[in-house]
Amino acid sequence: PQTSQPHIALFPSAGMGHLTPFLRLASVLLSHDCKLTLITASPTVSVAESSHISSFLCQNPQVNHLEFHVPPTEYSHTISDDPFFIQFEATSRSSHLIHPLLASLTPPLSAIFADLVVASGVGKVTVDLGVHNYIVSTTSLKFLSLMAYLPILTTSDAAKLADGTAEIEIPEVTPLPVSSIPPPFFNADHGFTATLVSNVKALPYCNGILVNTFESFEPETLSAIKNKRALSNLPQILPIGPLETYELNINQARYLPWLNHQPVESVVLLSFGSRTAMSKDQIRELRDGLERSGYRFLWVLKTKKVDKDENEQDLVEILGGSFLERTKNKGMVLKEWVNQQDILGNSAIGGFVSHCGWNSVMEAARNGVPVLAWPQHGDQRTNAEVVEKAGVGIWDRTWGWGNQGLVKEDEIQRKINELMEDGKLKIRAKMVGEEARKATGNGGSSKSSIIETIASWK
Ligand code: BUP
Repeated sequence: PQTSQPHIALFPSAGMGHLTPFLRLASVLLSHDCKLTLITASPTVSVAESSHISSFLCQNPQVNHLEFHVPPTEYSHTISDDPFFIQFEATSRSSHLIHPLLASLTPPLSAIFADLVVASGVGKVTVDLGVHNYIVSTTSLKFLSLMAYLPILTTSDAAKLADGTAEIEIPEVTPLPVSSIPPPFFNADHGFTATLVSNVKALPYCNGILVNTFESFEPETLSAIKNKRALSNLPQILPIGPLETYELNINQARYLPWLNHQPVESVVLLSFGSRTAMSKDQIRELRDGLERSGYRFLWVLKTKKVDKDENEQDLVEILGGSFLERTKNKGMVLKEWVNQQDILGNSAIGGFVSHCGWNSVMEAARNGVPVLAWPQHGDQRTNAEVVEKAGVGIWDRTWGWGNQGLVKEDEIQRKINELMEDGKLKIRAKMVGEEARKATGNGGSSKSSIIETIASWK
């Protein structure tokens, strides 16, 4: 069902890490004169998500908004204690119920761009409605490959390798250290693993997978899949990143005037994404390592998993008044939502200590900022492997998952100094930034992927 203006429904899943690339893609599609329907699961898990959705809709009133009411699960507590996982599972399980909402849309849809966790339910609906069906991958191509391999991994003896030392060979894609694979992936009965397995089985039937990455960032994995040497049942992979940021209305960016007065590449940015709250002990080790490194800093501090506790008072309790006093001209600790993409684009930033959520990786790449990867959970260790291979960052593999032991202040100091002082890394990161800009510029591979995808429906 084609009209001259393509109509695309976007269906992200829970968490800022998933919503962000969808809103960025939506903004790109608007610039290509597409009509959009944004489907959001309701209720959202975090206030950050609902406020970003509202402000995006306010800025783009032409976008049609559909709220998809996710039926509550009685047994959700048995799946996980992570509210984002519970929402993934609930949205995944009920996603086929989107059918009547989509069938009634006018003009009829040309395509649906959906998150991986709803691939199975949405896949069935799109067959019924006769519309194109694309999955938007919100993680690295390397981690997507690992997920695509899960139906085999979870039924093979590979699960027995989960002793932390061996490597897993996904044919042609990679040898990947077992220590970089999320432990739940070795348990087929784990709620999140089971959700992923049922959805990746739907991937071969969709029209393509749009991935927020770019050709020169993950060339080996891309070429192995494209040339069908690996995961030959996957549909076409369309690298479309790094997705550009859209205008965000963030008031009171009190850190910007300070940042604007700092010397070029003198400040280290520290942030661990929207879903990680480090333990108080780890926060104190980080505080001491950071201070001993001697570098200026912007530290985005989260003390709870969902949203932020913006209460400034307990900064003193967590970090100690003397630290805050000693460093008051040297850095800022921020508890509010910041515009991370903008900060990374500021010339004062010389390095980024990051958990390696994939959006953060793409933002660092886009801005050519060197990364010290400190992965915490999920896809982040696999992403850190990619960061190192692509030349934009460094990491210490001996630092475990976020819930495993403490990384001590002297190790943190050593790595921050390395991040800020490695001249070769700086040059390589800048080259990655150049490549990223080429990919998204006119004639670039990522921009062309988007244009060609839209054109293919006409
Ligand atoms: Br916190 C924070 N400001 O204060 P990731 C995050 N962000 O702009 P995550 C801000 O949220 P998953 C803040 O720039 C990135 O675009 C940040 O996504 C932005 O990590 C996004 O980096 C966070 O993918 O999600 O939140 O851990 O685990 O799903 O990758």
